Amino acid sequence: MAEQRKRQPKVCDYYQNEDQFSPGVAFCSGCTLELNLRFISRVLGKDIIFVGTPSCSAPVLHGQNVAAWHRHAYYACTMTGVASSASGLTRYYQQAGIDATVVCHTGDGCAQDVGFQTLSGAAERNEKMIYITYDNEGYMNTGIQQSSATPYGASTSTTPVGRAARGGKPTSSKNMPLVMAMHDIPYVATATLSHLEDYARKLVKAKEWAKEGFAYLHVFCPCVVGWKIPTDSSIQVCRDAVKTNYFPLWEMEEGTCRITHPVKEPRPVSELTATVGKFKHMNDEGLAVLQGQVDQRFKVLQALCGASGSQ
Ligand SMILES: Cc1ncc(C[n+]2csc(CCOP(=O)(O)OP(=O)(O)O)c2C)c(N)n1
Ligand code: SF4
Repeated sequence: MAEQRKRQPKVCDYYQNEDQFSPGVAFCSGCTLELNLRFISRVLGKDIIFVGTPSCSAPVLHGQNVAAWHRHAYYACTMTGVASSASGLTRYYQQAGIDATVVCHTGDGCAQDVGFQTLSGAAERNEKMIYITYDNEGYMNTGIQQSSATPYGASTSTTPVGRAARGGKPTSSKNMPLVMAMHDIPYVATATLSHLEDYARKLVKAKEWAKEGFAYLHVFCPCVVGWKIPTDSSIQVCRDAVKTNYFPLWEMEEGTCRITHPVKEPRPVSELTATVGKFKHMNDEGLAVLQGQVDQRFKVLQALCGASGSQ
């Protein structure tokens, strides 16, 4: 009998429960946040408590103005206090002996700017929780303003493209997953929605690590409206971001860094920017700057992986 090959787990093998969200939800058509929330819920299981903030995910998580809802416990928090409030919840559940995982789910504007102080503090205290940043590279809910996650050159309502040499955002984005890795927390990972097996494995690990300490996931989630992309292209944009090393997939577990989806021959970043409206104005000079930043970040990541003995 031919030797049976070991079957790689499929995405659905990771599912713990039925979809906890109602069939219709109040996101824009094609928004990656819908898949992100449904996926987190299915992989992490029923015993999670979401903590969220005013943002594009609020109408669904808060159930504002609409019948669209979910069955998870939910704590609606301020943008400034999400990680500190979540710390209180986590400690309460521990004291009460309740087996539950607190999962913060916020945009990049909250995680990287408005709520960064409490996020950094909770990570430094090594609170036993999961923090998931969905990175749509801006403050989308309030009108597509730049955040510290907005990349160089991107056009937003506060970094517009126009006369007087205004060519989108003049500075680069904050390298948030690395900033979090430098907090010495047990688990940090990047993920995106075109690579769901990779994402599922990381969610499972994050849930395990959250029993010991702070687990941080940074998820690349394109916004169809703010990025000016067709409603059926957001997953392709995720894929292109990985293929160009614009958003490499990696994890750091107890200080050991590993690229979880190595790209043999990375494509130029112009292959990503050509399909995304917010970059379409960029000329060769601007693209060279962006490519330089992508290359430099990847070198730092490779050095970290090399230094910790893993690639
Ligand atoms: C302290 C504070 N500042 C500003 C706001 C206004 N506000 C509500 S939603 C939002 C955008 C949030 O951006 P982000 O966290 O990136 O989530 P997204 O809208 O992209 O989903 C802002 C600035 C607020 N609610 N609280
Ligand atoms: S504005 Fe963007 S992030 Fe917000 S719901 Fe619409 S597509 Fe999603």
